[in-house]
Amino acid sequence: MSSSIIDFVATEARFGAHNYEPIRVVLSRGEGVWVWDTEGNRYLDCLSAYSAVSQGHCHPKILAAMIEQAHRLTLTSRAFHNDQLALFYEEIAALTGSHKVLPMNSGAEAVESAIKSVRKWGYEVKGVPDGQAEVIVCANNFHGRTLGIVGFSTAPETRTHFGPFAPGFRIIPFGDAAALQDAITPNTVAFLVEPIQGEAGVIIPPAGYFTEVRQLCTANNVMLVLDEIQTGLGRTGKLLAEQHEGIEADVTLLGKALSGGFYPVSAVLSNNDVLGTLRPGQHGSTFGGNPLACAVARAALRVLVEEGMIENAARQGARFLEGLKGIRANTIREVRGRGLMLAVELHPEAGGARRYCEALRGKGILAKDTHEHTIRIAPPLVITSDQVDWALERLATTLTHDFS
Ligand code: IF1
Repeated sequence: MSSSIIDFVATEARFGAHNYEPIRVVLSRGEGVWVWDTEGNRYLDCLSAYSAVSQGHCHPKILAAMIEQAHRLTLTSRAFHNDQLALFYEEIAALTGSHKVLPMNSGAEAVESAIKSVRKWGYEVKGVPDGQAEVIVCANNFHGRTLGIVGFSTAPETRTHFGPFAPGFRIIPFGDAAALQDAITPNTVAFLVEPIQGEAGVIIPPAGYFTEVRQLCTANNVMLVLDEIQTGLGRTGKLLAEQHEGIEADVTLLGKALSGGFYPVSAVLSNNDVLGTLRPGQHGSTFGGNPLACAVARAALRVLVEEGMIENAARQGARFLEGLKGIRANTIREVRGRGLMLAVELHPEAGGARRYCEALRGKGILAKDTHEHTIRIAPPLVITSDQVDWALERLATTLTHDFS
């Protein structure tokens, strides 16, 4: 059977919903920071499946755990106990300092589960009148694609013509603690926020913002829910991005790298009684907490710590950022990032980030444009200094290229 790139792309276009516009490359293999296309060309993956493949593609120890568990037991449902869930709970709780864990599958499910839980906490613990709970969120947020979540998005393409939406959300600017103070009412149950806004283009809030946010939430008995689905598990150079400001969320959301990219695994973590309000029958998921997911997540967490990936993310992230800042190209408007969550924002006159991502592909680097003028760079956390330098050389020549 013929299997040229044209066939794959055309067949996807013919049968698939057109809800993505992929870079024209058909990948068939991955190992560490590298991926290969169907023609055997090698690329440095600077997207890491939107930060899910932080441990590197096909990490051998996660793979071994997955295969071993798949031979034994994959799914029991939560109608019965399995011999992996308790171990997953113990290990993730010890690592993150959490008290309670709710296992789910996708990131969006973790977000939805957290919203349900903080609402319930609001009614049953805080004493908010039934049906009046408010959750505060930020403009330009990205928390997923479900109806509940897109209802409080401010991006037109994610919400237009998907309504009607659920009420109960208030939107404030990101990075503005005074706006949070003004938005809190007696019915506010939670503030849901990303430590660094990813989809918005790697937007880092002003220093001290989360310290103030933490104080406001504590003072007003509002649950601070940090969506660390993208920033968590070492991506920013710390296990959790909250550690950069020395704060602790009441509820932490993890996903993506929780499985090292092998399998969808997400979790809601809480360090108080938020998850304690859920009683049998009130929430659940067929696949949530299944033994295969738990075994994969346990291995994904283990290699992250044992192989020093978090420290490496801090070290290589600093090197990458320094290198990007050193590129003298009149296309570059700003370079920003923390750890290996980086972005290069181009001047509008550069004609859009997409053409630079296409050019980078031609030079053996896969990166993704976002918001028209920004190139996001987020390689696996196992990247080496030599590989960072290799990427920087190619970025420098690509960004100085004149496409006009
Ligand atoms: C897509 C962005 C990344 C997330 C945060 C929850 C979720 C995500 C902070 C939902 C998901 C993804 C999904 C992906 C694009 C992507 C993304 F460009 F939109 F912003 F990573 F940078 N919270 N982010 O970033 O997790 O349900 O997808 O498992 O194509 O939608 P999910």
